[in-house]
Amino acid sequence: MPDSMQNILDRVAAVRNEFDKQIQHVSSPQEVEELRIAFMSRKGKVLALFPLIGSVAADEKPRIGAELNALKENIQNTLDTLKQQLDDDHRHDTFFDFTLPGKKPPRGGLHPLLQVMDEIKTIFIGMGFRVEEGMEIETDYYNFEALNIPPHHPSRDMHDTFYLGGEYLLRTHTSPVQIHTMENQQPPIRMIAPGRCFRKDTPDATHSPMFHQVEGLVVDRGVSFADLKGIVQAFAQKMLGEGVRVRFRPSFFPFTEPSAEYDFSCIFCRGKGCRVCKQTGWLEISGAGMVDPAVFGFVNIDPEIYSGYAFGMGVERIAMLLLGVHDIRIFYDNDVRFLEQF
Ligand code: 2NL
Repeated sequence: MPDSMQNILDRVAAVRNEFDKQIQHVSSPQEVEELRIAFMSRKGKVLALFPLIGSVAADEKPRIGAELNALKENIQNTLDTLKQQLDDDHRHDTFFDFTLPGKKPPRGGLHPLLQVMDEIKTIFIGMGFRVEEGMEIETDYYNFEALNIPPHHPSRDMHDTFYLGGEYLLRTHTSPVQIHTMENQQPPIRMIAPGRCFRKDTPDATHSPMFHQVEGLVVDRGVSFADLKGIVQAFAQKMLGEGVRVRFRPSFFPFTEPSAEYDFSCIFCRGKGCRVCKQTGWLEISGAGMVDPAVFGFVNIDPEIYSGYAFGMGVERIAMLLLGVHDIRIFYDNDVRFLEQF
């Protein structure tokens, strides 16, 4: 016996009224949830109406179905809206657990090259050296002439040096800092000059048009090549370990006489021969020597009274050996996946 259409519509209206009445008293997200369970759950008042579709005549089923779906959708929307509103209101006074571990913000740090440079500086400061800094833009005089580098020396070529126009250029080494220091200070001078240098090199695994150097200079009465060897040896042992040995090979630089290139015994095989040192047992580091009297002539230091030694080293070269980096270019890519390893 089919239920009367009106009877069912009345029951739908009754559930709607009851919901509308109850929702007036809801004031927290938990109460919204209780109301949702009472009306919308599998055993709730709304779903309980759906079997009534079966009790009306076939031609009345679509009307009742539509009526019930509208009720269900309407209640759901009302609950969703109210829940959203109450969640926003309650967010500020919900319980916060202060004992939870903190969220760590990503931490910055010094670039690996600067870390290595700082280590080099610290070692020399500990041996009584002062750190002097100069300019990256220099003149031909300070970068070449005062260093006794002849006018047609290959390093003065347009293809090797960044000329800026006029007499200006990007320094190709930090030696100009030493020239300025010798102009402005009287011996004894005991200094290092760390900083950026620029050469027109095509980038590859071991060359970069911008790189870092630390040069050292000591000028005093009675300074000898033996003092140079002692300082370089002490630096090598402090930087790379007590067991490191140093050797000097004769060389030539326009600004030192005599000149030498110096090597450190290989830190990977301890001098036995391996791939890094190409089976020689030695790592080539850089050059050094006794300041040429001609250089003293440019800065008015009397070579009859004073003598001095100077040395240079490439920061990238040392950093690559220490950190196991095999391509100089990744120092300058600024890829955090590389940088955050140090
Ligand atoms: C290298 C290593 C070197 C110097 C730099 C220097 C500076 C003054 C006077 C004398 Cl002001 N020398 N610096 C000396 C020897 C080597 O750098 O291999 N350079 C081509």
